[in-house]
Amino acid sequence: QELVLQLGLLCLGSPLFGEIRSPSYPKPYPNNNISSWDLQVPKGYVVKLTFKYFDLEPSESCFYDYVKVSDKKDLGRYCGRLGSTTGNHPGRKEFVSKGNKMHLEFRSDFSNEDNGTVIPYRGFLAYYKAVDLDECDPNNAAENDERPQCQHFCHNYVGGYFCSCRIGYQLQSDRHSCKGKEKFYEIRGFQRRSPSCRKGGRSDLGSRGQGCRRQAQPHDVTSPFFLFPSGVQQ
Ligand SMILES: [Ca+2]
Ligand SMILES: [Ca+2]
Repeated sequence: QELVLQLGLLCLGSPLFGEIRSPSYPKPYPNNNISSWDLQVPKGYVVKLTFKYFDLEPSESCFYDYVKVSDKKDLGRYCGRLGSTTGNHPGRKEFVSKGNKMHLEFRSDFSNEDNGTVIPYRGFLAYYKAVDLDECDPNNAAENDERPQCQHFCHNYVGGYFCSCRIGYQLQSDRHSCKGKEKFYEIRGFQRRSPSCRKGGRSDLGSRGQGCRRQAQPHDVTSPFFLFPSGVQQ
């Protein structure tokens, strides 16, 4: 079912690749232009972008014309020509987003002149594509607060990931946490009258009239089981 969902996303949702061109590219870009692009790929992927061609008016700190790349954070401001010492040419740099979105902003000022000569800068051509996010990589986990981590084992695949548990543990409905099966029944036995209760406990007329009780063992209390109160049901 999940596979079907994934395929659906790929077919109907965000594109897996594309290109971006500055206004009028490959002709020179106009003055006084502001353009922006919001790139989005399916969840479980990140955006990888490179500039195939880049030619913007060079200036100190890219003050005049520039392209700004960002995801949740600023990934830099770029301008200049290939080989120029002024500006900040991106070269073959690969920009990789932290999430599944990336934003590009282009700005040109009122002129493209150098000592009275108009220079026809051609702008840029960029390619982007969706790349699988390895959710199991601890480096990625540190960057992404929204995503829960697998309690025991993490398995990455293209477009997603899944968790599994050590032998004797069961994956819970949140699909991330693991609980020991044996511990679970032991506690249930303690709460109900059951064979395990009769064996391990002693007959007793408790405050509620009847039933059986068993001394709670110290490991019951410190077991990871108790970290997940949602699983303890009366
Ligand atoms: Ca300019
Ligand atoms: Ca993945």
